Amino acid sequence: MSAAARPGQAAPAPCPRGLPRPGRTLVMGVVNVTPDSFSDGGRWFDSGRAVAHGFALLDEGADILDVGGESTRPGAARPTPEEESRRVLPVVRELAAAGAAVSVDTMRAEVASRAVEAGAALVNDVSGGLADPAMLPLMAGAGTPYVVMHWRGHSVGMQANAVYDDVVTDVVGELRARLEAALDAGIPPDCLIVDPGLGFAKHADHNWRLLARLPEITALGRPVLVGAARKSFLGHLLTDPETGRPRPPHLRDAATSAVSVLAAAQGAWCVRVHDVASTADAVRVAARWGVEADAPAPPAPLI
Ligand code: PMM
Repeated sequence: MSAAARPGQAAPAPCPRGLPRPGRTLVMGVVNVTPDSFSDGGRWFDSGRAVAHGFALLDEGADILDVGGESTRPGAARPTPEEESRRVLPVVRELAAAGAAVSVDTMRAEVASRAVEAGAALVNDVSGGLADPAMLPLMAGAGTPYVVMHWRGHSVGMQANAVYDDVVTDVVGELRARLEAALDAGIPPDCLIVDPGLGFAKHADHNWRLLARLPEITALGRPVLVGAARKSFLGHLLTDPETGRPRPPHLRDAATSAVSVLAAAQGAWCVRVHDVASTADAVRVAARWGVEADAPAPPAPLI
């Protein structure tokens, strides 16, 4: 069945190796070990607090924990590779040792390699292999699932690249090219995951259009990760009519879980969120809805 065939029905996504398979859309909880992320900047910068936060997200129902040491908010300065490794490695190591499925959010092959050695089960590269030429060859040998996100350049000046003829057609075409590069480098097809990269060289209208036409991305035939959580397009949608101010990031979680349920219904493999509890419920509702949509019709009433 196609991903868009029926409202509430998630298409069965092919599953990347070594990751949980609960039979519903997965929930990836964000652990930003950064001083400056837009959504939770600095809260988990200390590695002990980051690990404790990871355990709290597991208790709330996270299937995967995404540990990142570089903020990708527009205009953010990059840490050195040493500093990025110093931030993420102890957190990855401790969470993986406790049995969590850990993802490392990095564009650097060196950091990815050390994180995989430390136990990471997934590499989440927001540049889709464009930021570091060593990344695709590394992933070809690693045997670890790899997220190819749509990306058009580093955070500084990124929004100047938000120019598209048709954003969905363009993003799908560019993702297809990155998948081909990954396959050419020798990465096994069942290790590849795609992500439309909401907010990365995209304005609000671009993000909404990509979400509304998610089945065109699932049609690439790879599991799709969606990262809408707390992003500014949600803040703009929920602008306070009195003050004209966008809703601040920490008050965007209900809108995020609405996106999660709709993305799940359209076949998303996984949603990446900060508030795990609300999205963990949302994806369970979407999964049950899909089961009922497939069940035989109840008997007709006797009148
Ligand atoms: N967004 C952010 C960071 N990493 N990774 C993927 N695969 N997809 C995303 O949309 C994504 C990401 C930025 O958000 P954050 O600062 O809240 O982590």
